[in-house]
Parts: sequence; C-alpha cells; structure tokens
Amino acid sequence: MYRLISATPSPYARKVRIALAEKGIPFELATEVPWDSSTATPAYNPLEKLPVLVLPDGRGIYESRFVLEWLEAKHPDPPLLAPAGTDDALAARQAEVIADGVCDALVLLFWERRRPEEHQSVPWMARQRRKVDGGLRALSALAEAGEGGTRGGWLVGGRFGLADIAAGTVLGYLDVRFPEHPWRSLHPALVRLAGRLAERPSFRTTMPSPQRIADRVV
Ligand SMILES: N[C@@H](CCC(=O)N[C@@H](CS)C(=O)NCC(=O)O)C(=O)O
Repeated sequence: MYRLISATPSPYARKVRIALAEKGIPFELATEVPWDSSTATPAYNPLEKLPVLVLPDGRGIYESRFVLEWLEAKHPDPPLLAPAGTDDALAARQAEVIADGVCDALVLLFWERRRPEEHQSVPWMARQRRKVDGGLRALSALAEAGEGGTRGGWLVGGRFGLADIAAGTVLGYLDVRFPEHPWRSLHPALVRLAGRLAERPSFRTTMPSPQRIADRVV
C-alpha cells in the first residue's frame, strides 16, 4: 500500500490526496509538520518538502506535480491529467502551474509575516501579493470561461480534472492561512467553482486545517 506524507494545511499535499481519492487508490495517510525537525520528509526528499508518496518498496516520489503525473501513469483510470486530448491536457497543466505559483507566493507571504515586523520587507510582500492577485484573476477567467456552453463549470475540457483540483486547493489554502483575503467578493466565478468542488467527497474529506509549527523557521 502507498503511504502519503502530508500536512493538514498543505495545498500541494491536498492535490495528491484528492487525486488518490478520485482514483479510488487506497493509501495510508501520514500527517506531519514539514517545518519541524520531527518530519520524515528529508529521508525521502532532498528538498525536504512534502507531499511524498512512499511506495511499497520504500522509494519516495515527491513534488506534487510529479506525484500526480506518476499516479496518472500508473493508475490511468479515471484520467485526471489528460481530460480530452493534447490541448486540454496542456491547458490543465498550465492552470496547475498558476495554482501552484499562487500557493508558492502565499507560502512566502506566510513566512514573511512571521518575521518581526521591523524585519518584514514591504516590497517583497507586495511582489508576492501581485502574484497571488494575478494568479487568482487568471484562474477566475478560466472558471468563467468554463461556465460557458456545455463546459459544465469545469475549468478545462468540460469535465472535472487536474485544473479544478489545483484551483480548488488554492482556495482552500487561502481560507486556512489568509482568511482575510477577499477572494470571494473579487471572484464570484471561483466561489461557484468552490461550491461545485465542495459537492465532491474527495474535497469534503480533505478540508485543510492549520497546524502548529513548533520549530523556529525564520
Ligand atoms: N513545489 C512543491 C512545494 C511543496 C511544499 O512547498 N511543501 C511545503 C508544505 S506546504 C513544505 O514541505 N515545506 C517545507 C520546506 O520548504 O522546507 C510541490 O508541489 O510539492
């Protein structure tokens, strides 16, 4: 059986948990705090980041995009990465790049905010906020386009898939770590997407929650 090293707020780990659930793949969930020295993550990933999918033979697969690719290659049914042909598969991956980039900027902001206020860099934080805002605008435009015609409200190819997973996990992460962010009032199409996603057990059973970080990180 697979083991997934995961953290409760992590949007990257949540993508993998959702993909495993959608594909009906059984796995053992190992919840850790990746920022604490107690984590097993460095034993598998030299970059010291989770999620890590630990295979039955003990090897670790890491980097959420690559884990999803790996799962898709080994467990192609139902397909999540290649919704309907090359163009849609590429569009879905592009959406994932945007979603991951928004999360990367949010993580940087999260840590910057934990520094003493006099050490926080205002221009650095403004730069990250631009990425968050730009990325959300791009995802919102995709969501709006997905509401047209027969596309059923899904971001790419008229059916649920990778792009929706990636976008949905951004929104969950915002709610956990940046509850003050006004994404709901700015992007009604993303609110509607979040509503559709909330109907799926894979999303409902992986709702993110905060973790207490014990180690000093910054
Ligand atoms: N690009 C990576 C990002 C993973 C990532 O940043 N994970 C965080 C948890 S949300 C982590 O483990 N951070 C620990 C660290 O950077 O030292 C992926 O998609 O897997």
